[in-house]
Amino acid sequence: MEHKWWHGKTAYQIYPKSFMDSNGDGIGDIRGIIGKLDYLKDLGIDILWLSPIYKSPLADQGYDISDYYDIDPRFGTMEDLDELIAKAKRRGIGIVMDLVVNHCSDEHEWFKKACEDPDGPFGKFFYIEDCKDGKTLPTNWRSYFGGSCWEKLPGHDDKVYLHVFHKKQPDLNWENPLLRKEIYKMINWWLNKGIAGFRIDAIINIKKKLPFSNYPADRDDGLTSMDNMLKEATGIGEFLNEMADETFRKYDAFSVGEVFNEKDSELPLFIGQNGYFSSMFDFSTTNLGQSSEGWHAAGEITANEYRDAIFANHQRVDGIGFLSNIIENHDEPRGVSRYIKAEDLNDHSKKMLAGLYFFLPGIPFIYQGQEIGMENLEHIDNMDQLDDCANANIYETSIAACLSEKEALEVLRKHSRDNARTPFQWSDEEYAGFSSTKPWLLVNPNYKRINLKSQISDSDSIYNFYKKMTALRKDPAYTETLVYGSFTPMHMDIDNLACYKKSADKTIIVYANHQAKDIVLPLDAPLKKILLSNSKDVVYDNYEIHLSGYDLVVCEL
Ligand code: TEU
Ligand code: CA
Repeated sequence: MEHKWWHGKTAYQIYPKSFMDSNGDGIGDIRGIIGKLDYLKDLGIDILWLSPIYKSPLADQGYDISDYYDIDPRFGTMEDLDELIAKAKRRGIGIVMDLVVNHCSDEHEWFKKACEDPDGPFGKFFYIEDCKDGKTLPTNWRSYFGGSCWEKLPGHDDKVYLHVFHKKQPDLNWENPLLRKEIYKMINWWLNKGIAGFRIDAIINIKKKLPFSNYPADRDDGLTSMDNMLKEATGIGEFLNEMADETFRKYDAFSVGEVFNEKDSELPLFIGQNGYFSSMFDFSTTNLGQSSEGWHAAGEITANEYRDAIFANHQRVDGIGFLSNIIENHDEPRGVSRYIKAEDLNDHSKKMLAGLYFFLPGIPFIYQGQEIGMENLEHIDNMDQLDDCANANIYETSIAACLSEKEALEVLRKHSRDNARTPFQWSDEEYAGFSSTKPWLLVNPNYKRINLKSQISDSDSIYNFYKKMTALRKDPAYTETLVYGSFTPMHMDIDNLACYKKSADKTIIVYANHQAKDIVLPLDAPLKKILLSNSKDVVYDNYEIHLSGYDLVVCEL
């Protein structure tokens, strides 16, 4: 495989609104990030992905952009961002911006002009359709946040526009070459600033199945999941290839796609050599347990399902390209709360989960707070405590399925995106050291127990475990094996054990005992050295290794 500059890197995702507030307005900002660059450098971070900080009404927390060339004043100024890019660069850290181009905000100039003149040039930047009787909609597709994906066009009772997400996020019409040209111009404007690349939002949605048509309803609301349309929409590759040619490839930029539902045959096109993207996220575990009925019907995830899903996905891309590995992001509940049984959740098991995913082939992404073991909220008493625009739909779908109010709040407690968006817990001071004032979203009440300050100086802390992991990937003795080594799942017949081998010039095995029970395993060859473990006294001889519950061992054979 041709080596690329991003292959051996460790990435970190910042959700700016919740990372660090520098000016005491309760909202995280760019200057807050600048102040933490040394912290991130010390953690071993090379690539920093910022969730959107562009000008936005924040209906979907910045994923609704009203000006692609400006910074929202709540996050700071363009000067602040230039300073962040420059200071990060000096520390060897590349800034990756979020590219949200499936839709913009309804407050974007383009949409305003489209409303003024739907038949004019900007009307063609969107999907605007006639709806003469004000009732018969072009399709029965359900938007991701619930309800129909069609909304009346402001000022025109006989027209509707398409929004696959929130109604304040009108979809951009990628079939229009003039729109595509505007997007590429904007991407290059940012790349010329010296950013390292982009994370590409919701990109699979840019190709619609046309002409518009209905699909069988899959819930009582009479609507149908967007997946049904996406499955039939072909030809997205032409857009993605053109975008890569016009932008990323010219700059050797890093690009990581938020891609769902791709077919096996498309993998080389997406992430192969000269693919549309440098990488795409491994969402194989994100989808686990999900039900088409809604989050209230989601199942528990077993350790075997977790292992089988990620191993299968890595085998699927083996020899083709690099996945980007996560245990959580700003759209997911906290990984430790989702993938570890509540009764077993502690520092030891959290480190196991960390080691399990971190050494997989591909690029590890750490989501802010993951490195200190941040957890989901413990209680939600009422909807007012929460913020996310996706919550109402989760709640209402649960109530419609006959859950009680209390049960519906419990569904949100487990699945709400707000779990990942509570402020970073820097210390045990008021507001967890995130801000000097009450933050925009509640601080997880567990901040006295879980915070960075208490972990920095504790060599056994989760934070220091993450530091050891990033350092091991950078150790020149092991880089070739960890980054480019072949991947072989092992001991697949043993339940609740995730074990894999990486081999190149060295042979490294990762053992992750994903359960409270001990296991004894035979060794293929004598173990040379333990490179990392969450246990101080791993017992082994030339023939076998003993793993206690939730032990993680990375060793050289
Ligand atoms: O998410 C896209 C997406 O398709 C989702 O699967 C997401 O998990 C869903 O919204 C859950 O309800 C991206 C962003 O990551 C997300 O924050 C935005 O809300 C969305 O696009 C729209 O820009
Ligand atoms: Ca602020």
